Amino acid sequence: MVNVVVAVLFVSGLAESAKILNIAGFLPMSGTTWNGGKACLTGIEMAFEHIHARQDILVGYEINFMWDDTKCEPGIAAYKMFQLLNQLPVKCLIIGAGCSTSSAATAQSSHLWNLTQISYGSSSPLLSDRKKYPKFFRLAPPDTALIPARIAILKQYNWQRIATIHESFEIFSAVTEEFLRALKLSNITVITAEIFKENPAIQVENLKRHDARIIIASSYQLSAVKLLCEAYRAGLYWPKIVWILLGWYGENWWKKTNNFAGINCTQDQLNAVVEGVIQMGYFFRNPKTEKGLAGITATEFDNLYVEKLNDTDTWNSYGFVGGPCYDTAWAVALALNTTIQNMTDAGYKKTLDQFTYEDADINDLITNAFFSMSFIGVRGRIMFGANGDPIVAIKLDQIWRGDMATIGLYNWTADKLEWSNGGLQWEGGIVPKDSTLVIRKIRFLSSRTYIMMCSFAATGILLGICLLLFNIVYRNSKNVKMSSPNINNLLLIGCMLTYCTVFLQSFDKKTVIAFCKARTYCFCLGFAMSFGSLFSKTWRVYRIFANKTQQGMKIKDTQLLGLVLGMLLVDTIILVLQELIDPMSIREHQLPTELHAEDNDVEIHPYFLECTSRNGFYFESTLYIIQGVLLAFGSFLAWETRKVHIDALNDSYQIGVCIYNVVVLSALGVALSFALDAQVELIYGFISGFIILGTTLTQLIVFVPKVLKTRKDRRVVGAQQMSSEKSGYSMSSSTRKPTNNSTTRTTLTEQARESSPLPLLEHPQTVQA
Ligand code: ABU
Repeated sequence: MVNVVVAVLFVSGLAESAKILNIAGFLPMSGTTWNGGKACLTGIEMAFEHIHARQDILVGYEINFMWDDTKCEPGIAAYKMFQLLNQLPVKCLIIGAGCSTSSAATAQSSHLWNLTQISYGSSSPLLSDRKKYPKFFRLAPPDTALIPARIAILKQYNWQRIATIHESFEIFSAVTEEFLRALKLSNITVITAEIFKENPAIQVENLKRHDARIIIASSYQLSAVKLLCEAYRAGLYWPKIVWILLGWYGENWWKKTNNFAGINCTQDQLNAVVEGVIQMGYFFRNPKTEKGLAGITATEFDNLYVEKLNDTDTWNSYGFVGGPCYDTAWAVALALNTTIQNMTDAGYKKTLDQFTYEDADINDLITNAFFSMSFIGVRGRIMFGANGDPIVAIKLDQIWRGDMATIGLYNWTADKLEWSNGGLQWEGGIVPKDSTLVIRKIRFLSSRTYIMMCSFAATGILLGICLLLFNIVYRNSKNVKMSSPNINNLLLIGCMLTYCTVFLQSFDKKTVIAFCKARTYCFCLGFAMSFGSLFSKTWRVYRIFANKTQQGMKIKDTQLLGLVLGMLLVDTIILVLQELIDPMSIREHQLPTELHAEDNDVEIHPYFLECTSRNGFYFESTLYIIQGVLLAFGSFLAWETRKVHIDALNDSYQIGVCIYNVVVLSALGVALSFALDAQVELIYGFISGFIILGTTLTQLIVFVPKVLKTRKDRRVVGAQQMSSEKSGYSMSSSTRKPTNNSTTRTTLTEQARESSPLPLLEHPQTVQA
């Protein structure tokens, strides 16, 4: 059965002849979405008491207010309306509903009963649609009325990047849609527009991820508490973050009451997160100290209202709605009073208390009375525009040091904000920024590391030049001659090319590609020449060693040269193919973000430039694989020939050591270049270090024994010459006996070599391990 409370017989001792005007009412007395019903009912009851006490309005009439609870649910609201209207007495007007969804569900059919409906609180912009809701009025302006004020504040503080978040109700999405359109027209960027239903945690995280600083939120007040509780957890609050909320919340809406079930923030946390919050809405109380139609000021109303309500929690949460509800009841009385007058003037036979649902003409009179009224209420001047919406001033409130204060209003005519009470407060007077200022900084190698490595590389090159000179000057000395000086020269040139890669670092964006290419070519060719030389020489020893049973094994320097050139050719082909098919381009490699030392609103985003190509991986892998196979094969050859001592190949042992050395350092270098991803300084340092170390060791291991031996030989020859001069006998170096007594096995070979311009290579070898 219908849960109708025939509410108030407002005046005790009513005159028997008083005509009853029945009014239906819909209030959200319960439910979790918006239950300001109790606060509103108190205001309506107060108004009807005051009206009935007056002798100048609704004289001879009495209002019977019949209300029911909608629970802020549209289905329930529609059901309750059908129940109320199907029961006697006939109602001549509807007050309500509170929630927009309930107002929409009732107002789209209440006009079919020829009933005018007035809401005290519904603020959905959809309710302005006169075709759908032709007899609907309201005291709450649609939240779209806030849009010009929102844009004005964004422009005033030059906030160009903002985020929105709204609860998933049509009332909020309709406003947000229109707001987003207005932002676009104003060239303000919306970095993200979030929607939440029950738990806004994910959406708050998204806001944080987008670096949202100015956040405009639309939700019911309990959801606003949930939202800010999540914002507290995410650290998304004052002083860097500005939250702009709707203004139709209770005066102390964030203060914990029993309604806060499910909100896991302490009061202190909520106090912290609401600090600085801006709210935009309309005035619930007249800012001017003037007596309204009811003969009381807003402050006098509040005193009476608080006493009648007698409920601190309800006052904190929904006390603001008492004034608009009081004004709504007065507007209803005024409209009915005007209609009674107009019916009398028009010569109606029946009076307003005899209204039936067929009386469209009387309903038109009631509707017109709303359009024509203008009076001062608790909220200030009350009047309605063509679509039944009130014409109101928009105000700005701010929560500062725990209290909410009105700090400005929006001037519609001038389209600007007018500040009062010192205007908006900012922590330390610093206006929050709309985004973190990102400074992108290109990072190059430090000149200290570069100069240090280049000095080592230059020393290595100098060493290479000295050894090259030594090799040329002493090319005919037995010691040098026996080590294939041509191949060794190639080895030294390869080493010098490899050293050069250390110098090839760009310190200017424009030259990055050129240096990248030069470095790659230099390294590949240098490596191919130096390692190729080592490899070919070891290969020769291996071949001779492996062919110990064969006679007539001949391996010439030109063959070794061919092998090195072959390696060079393979590398060159790969590099040229890459250049033709998939040339390198610059890529910015982002480094970890750094905070500015002085301003934590500034973030430094360092990056360095690297060369890349779409299919670079394949080319690099091919090069790595080829070099890797050669290194592995070289190690194998060096290992296989480790016990071979051939004077004719007098540096075979050192070459083997060099190969191991190159293998180890190359493997370390490659591994480190992957491990130290993006650490420019370390990568350069380590790779250059390995290049310098590997190349220098190769040069030293191969050439120091030759230099020492040559020096020693020269001393011996000098001593012999001196003694010959004394004894009158001279022996030429070409007829000198070998000094190495342990190499009797190769004496023949040596002799053969000594008589040949191409030592060893043109002669058959028989080698015993
Ligand atoms: N103006 C607040 C009442 C809630 C609503 O419109 O649904």
